Order: sequence, then C-alpha cells, then structure tokens
Amino acid sequence: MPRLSRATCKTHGYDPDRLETGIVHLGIGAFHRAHMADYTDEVLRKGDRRWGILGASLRSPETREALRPQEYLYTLAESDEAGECCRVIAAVKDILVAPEDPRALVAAMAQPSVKIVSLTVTEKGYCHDPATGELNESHPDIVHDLSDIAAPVSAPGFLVAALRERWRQGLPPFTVLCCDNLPSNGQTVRKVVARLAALVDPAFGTHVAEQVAFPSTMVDRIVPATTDADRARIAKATGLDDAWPVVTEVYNNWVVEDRFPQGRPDWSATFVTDIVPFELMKLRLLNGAHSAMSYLGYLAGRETIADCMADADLAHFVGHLMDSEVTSTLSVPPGADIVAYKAALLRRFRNPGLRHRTWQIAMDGSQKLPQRLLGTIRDRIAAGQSIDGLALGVAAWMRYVTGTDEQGAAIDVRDPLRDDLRARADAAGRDAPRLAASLLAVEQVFGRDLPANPLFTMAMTAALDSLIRKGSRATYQDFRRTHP
Ligand code: CS2
Repeated sequence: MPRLSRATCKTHGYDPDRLETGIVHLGIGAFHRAHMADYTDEVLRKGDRRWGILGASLRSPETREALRPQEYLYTLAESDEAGECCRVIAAVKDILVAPEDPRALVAAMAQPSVKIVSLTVTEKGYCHDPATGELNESHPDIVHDLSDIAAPVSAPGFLVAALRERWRQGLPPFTVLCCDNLPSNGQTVRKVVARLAALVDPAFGTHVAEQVAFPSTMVDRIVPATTDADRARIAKATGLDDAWPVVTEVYNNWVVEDRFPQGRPDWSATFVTDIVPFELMKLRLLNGAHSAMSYLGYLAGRETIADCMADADLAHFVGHLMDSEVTSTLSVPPGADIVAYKAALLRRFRNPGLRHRTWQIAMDGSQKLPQRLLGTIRDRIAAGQSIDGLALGVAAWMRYVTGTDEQGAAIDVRDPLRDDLRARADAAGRDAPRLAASLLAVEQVFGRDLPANPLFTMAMTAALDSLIRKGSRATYQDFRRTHP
C-alpha cells in the first residue's frame, strides 16, 4: 500500500511549503493534531498562509520519525454513532525534537514570523504545584533550566529562553497559548513563566509579567491514543499507509480568551472575555467524570470509557455525579446549555468508535484531581451540600495508586508522584483510615484545607473502606441503591 505523502494525497488543499511559520507548538502529540491543528487547517484552506505550524516534541523523536517520511501529513479520523470519516491535515510544516538541539528550538521560537507559541504538554509539563499553581522551583527540570536557560529542557524553560531572546533582539513577544486542562490555564502558565523569568533576570521577569499575553482556553475534544488496529482500519479506508493517524470524535469545541496582541488566525472557535464558566463546566463535568470513571472502571475490570458506560451501575454513578453534585457548582456560560452539554457528554462517552482506555485517563491523577474533583468538593462543602459521589471518585484514585488491583496483579501507575504515593500506600497497608490519612497528607494535591475537613475525610474514608473490602463494582452498585 502506498504511504501517505504530498504525491499520493492531493486533498489537503494548500501547499505546506508556501506556509509561513506563524505558530510554534510545544508537545505535538495526538491532542494538538486533532484539535488546534484542525482549527488551523480550516484557516489555511481559506487562504491565510501566515499560520503554518512548526511542531516540537520536548521528549521523544517518535512523532517526528513517524511523520517525516510522509512530509508531516496525517489522517484525522472522526467518529460518532453514525460511523467514521477521514481527512488529511497538512498544517504541520516540520517537527523539531527539543533534546536533539534545544538551541535550535529556541531560535525557531524567536523568529519574527512567529506570533503564537501554543502548548499541549499535559498537566505535569508546567512543573507547577497543582494545589497552588506556583512554580515548583525544586523540580529537576527547573533546577536544570535555571543553570542553563539557553539550552532548556522544560516547557516553561523554552518559553523563557525564547521570550528572552526576542526581548534582547527588540522583537515583540509571542502570545503564549496553553491548551492543557489546567484551571485558568493562561493565568496559571503566566504565573509559572513569569516566576521562572524573574529568577533568570528580574528586569526580564517584569517584561514577561507586563508585556506577554497568556490568553486562557477551554479545549474540548476526546482523543484516545492511536492503536495499531486504528492504523490498519484507517489504511483500509483511505488506501494509504499512515504511520500515525489521529483518532477522535466528530464533536469539537474551543473557547478562547481573545487577547492576541500580535494577531491570530481567524479560527472558528468561540472568542470570549471571561473563560472561567466555560472552563469549569468542561473540567468538572467531562474531565471530572472521566477521572472518577477511569479509577472505578479500571478497578472493576472495564477497559474503556465505552465499557464503563455499558455498565448500567457505573453509568448511573456518572449521571449522579454530573446532575446531583457537579451541576450546582457551575454558572451557565453565556450561550451554553448545561443540560444539552451533559446529554451530549453521555453520548460522547458511549461513542463506539473510540477505544479510550481507563488506564490512559487514570494517568497523572495527582496533577488532575485538584481541578477535576477537589475544586467541586470545596464548593459543595462551602454550600453545605453532600459530596458522596465526588468522595468516591477520590477514594478510587487512592485505591488505584496503591499499585495492586483487586485480583492482586500490579497496576502500571503512571504519575510524577508515583514513588511517593506508593511508599505511603505500602506503609499504610490496606487499612482505609490509615491509607486515606497518609495520601491526604500530600499537600501539593490536597492543600491544607481538605485534610482538615471532617466532612470530606469521613465521606472519603468510608468510600475507600468499601473499595478495599468489597471492591469497586460492589461499591458503585451499593452507591446506586443508596443514591437512586
Ligand atoms: C482525559 C482528557 O486523558 C484524560 O485525562 O480526561 O484527555 C479528555 O479526553 C480531554 O480533556 C477532552 O477534551
């Protein structure tokens, strides 16, 4: 079968060689290729050639190796209940692999044509403390970058190095566009980057804090990791071999705070002045349900989110979480319909075309829980409301990070705090009050307030006790009986 390339595929609509590099994207994984690159592709097809994307991988060369032989073209496969449709995206002009030559990436970000540096480096990529949002100055990557900022390794380090280069050359700063699921993501990244910049050079730190725009964004598209079965199915459908297609859903949404001093593409996103209600709706409903489902579902032997939703008791728990616990903490974003959003979410979770593994979503829980479940818990407690479903979600994370499943087999826990979490779990044993207390003491996840709150600790410890003694499935079945 022929390989996807410019010669074999004529449908991408514009000549990638004639694009200017207007955007550098850090973290060129599946999510960016299914989301922002798709929005940008639409702009390029309409003829505005200023916004070609230079991608960068901050760790491994895998994506570059897969896409280089096909001139960075890739297939985007979108599915819903009605089936799957494939398109080719040509918005990515080139990919740099940062560790091979960090200075080359800094120089590329400092080119005058670059107006936007966007990021999808996952929650942990910002080297911050998830509970407070402050830069973690003892993070090994930050320690490295402070000793050699001209050849950085972290995402904040690359932003600082390139902004400093532009500042020195008298070029205007690029706009920093975070597309990760962090609370007030622009502000959070601004705080981290401005702090690192100030540690490098106080005068430059002031420039970053005062002159660089960090608009916040709410990104909403489900993008599971691509599997070999996806590759085979897509090759059959298109007649072209693609080493790394991206699989996603038909649904796509992007809400962006409109602050781009150097200009921006005319993306068909929703541009707003206040992102907070959009972001809370999405992080607490979609991502909150995802995380709670992934821990409970994984422990109950459910491989994918669609499998979780096919389990009537687990689907009931998800409905309860969204309707009876999360919704009361949200304010309706202008023009949005929360009831319709939740109904669409349940359909999206059931999408038979996506094999979104619970194990994948379970990753990096220490970085995800604060914005997905803990903020909702704080708001409900402050309003004197119950938190049973939310507490069960947090308890399931605690049970998961013990690293042993209900059959006694090892769980491949991926989390930057894995070793610390594991050591705490091992020391506490399978005693719910001890295990809960030792994990609640992880301040960068729970802060100081939650461990001191008896409403939270009691609900959470009771849920954890049931998970340990009866297992996940029996626990969410009981939950359905007690919360009909
Ligand atoms: C998921 C998200 O992996 C995860 O943690 O919850 O990647 C989710 O699919 C996206 O945020 C949807 O926009």
